[in-house]
Amino acid sequence: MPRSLYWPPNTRSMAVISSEPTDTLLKRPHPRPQPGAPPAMPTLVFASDSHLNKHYARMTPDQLAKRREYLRDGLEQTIDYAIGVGADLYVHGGDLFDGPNPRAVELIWAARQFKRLAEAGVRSYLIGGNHDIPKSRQFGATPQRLFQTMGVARVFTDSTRVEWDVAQIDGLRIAIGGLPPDPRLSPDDDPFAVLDEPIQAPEAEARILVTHYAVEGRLHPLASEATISHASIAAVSEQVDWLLVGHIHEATEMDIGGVRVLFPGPTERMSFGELDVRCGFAQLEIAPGPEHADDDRRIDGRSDGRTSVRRPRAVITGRHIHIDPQPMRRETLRAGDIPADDPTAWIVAHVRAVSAPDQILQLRLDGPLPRETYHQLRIRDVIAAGSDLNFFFDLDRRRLTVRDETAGLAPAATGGVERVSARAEIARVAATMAANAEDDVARSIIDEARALVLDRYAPMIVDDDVPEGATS
Ligand SMILES: [Mn+2]
Repeated sequence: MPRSLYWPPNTRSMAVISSEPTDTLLKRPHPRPQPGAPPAMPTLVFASDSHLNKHYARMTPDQLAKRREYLRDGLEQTIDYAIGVGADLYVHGGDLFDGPNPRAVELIWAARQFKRLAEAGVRSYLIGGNHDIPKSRQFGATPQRLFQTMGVARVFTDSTRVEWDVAQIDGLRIAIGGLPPDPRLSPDDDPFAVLDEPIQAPEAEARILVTHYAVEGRLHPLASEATISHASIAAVSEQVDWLLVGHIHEATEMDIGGVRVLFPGPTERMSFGELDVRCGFAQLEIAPGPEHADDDRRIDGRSDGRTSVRRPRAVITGRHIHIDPQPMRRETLRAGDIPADDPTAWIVAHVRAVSAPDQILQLRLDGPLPRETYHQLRIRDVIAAGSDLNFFFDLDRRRLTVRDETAGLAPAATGGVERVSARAEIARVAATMAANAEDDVARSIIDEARALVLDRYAPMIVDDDVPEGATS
């Protein structure tokens, strides 16, 4: 039986919008099951947190361009999958873009993806996330709204109440609600408790709500932000069967007070802080409930849209689909293991052993290093080797300290161990040179050179001061 879903209703207008006649994506064969094939269950694909257009301050323009390809590839896999399995619904849970003003090239690319879904008969529902919703609503718009303007997606933009849409698929009414995050909420607010209207789902066999907030117990311990409590999730169990949640970059599924809560995780890892994060998305299959009889379909067709019998809940099953992210690795070297004799060659050999051309590699130096060894270490050579052998290389020195072997030189407060500051080391070496200078002229030249070098060097200190941990 042919499915009767079209989104948008008028597909002809989309052909007019298409400005790229060479777009072969639109010419792909229709992937949905052919007539005669056993009808699949209504299927929904849910992805979130793609962070397209993400900026990495320390990447070169070429690295950044390639990195953004990886980010796009994560999202594209979810869309290929939805089209490939003949999904009926596609939901994205926010942070589609890393910011509210993505570059045009990313917008155009994303527009093409949602057009592909629409052309394949997949209805898309989108909400913004904390990254792509402008902080000031007065002067901005969530970029996802472009896709609603194009007629290829429904975008829920009201953060003060849940908006709903009902899709009717194979005789099942599937209600999709959306609640984007409200940037005005304070950390003490429970987003479900401060809504202007109580959450009230329309009549349907399946009620699915998508949002982009932290949920109690799933928040990073250092984060402080508006969080949906378990109690307020349990309180909507008569209105919501499944709660789909973006924002938390950790794939998991749980039952909270009778509501199935699903976090798909991100479609790509964002930083070294997400090394252990599983990337992917979710597939939901929506089956008629056990008492669902064929004659219920006649009720669907009533022109007044009312139902005369209470219809059984659909049975929804979810599963996680894995996406292989860009290879990313962190290697830690204990400073105590670094030999005094040619420490640079020793470290470079270690870097070489764990390098790969597609990989984002972080080498972390951890612990106290004798000052003599530190002065022998050619940091730039290590960075050059790591950068040559990997897609991107980061040398993390935040846990590296220097230790004075000579008694008496040790700063009393730190017991002979201090945090490495290249700037302090330059100053220290210059001071020694000045003290040993042959005459006042030489001494003043050294002093001037020291001031100049330290002045030029200052901005680079920022590299050593990047805080650990990443936000979602
Ligand atoms: Mn995110």
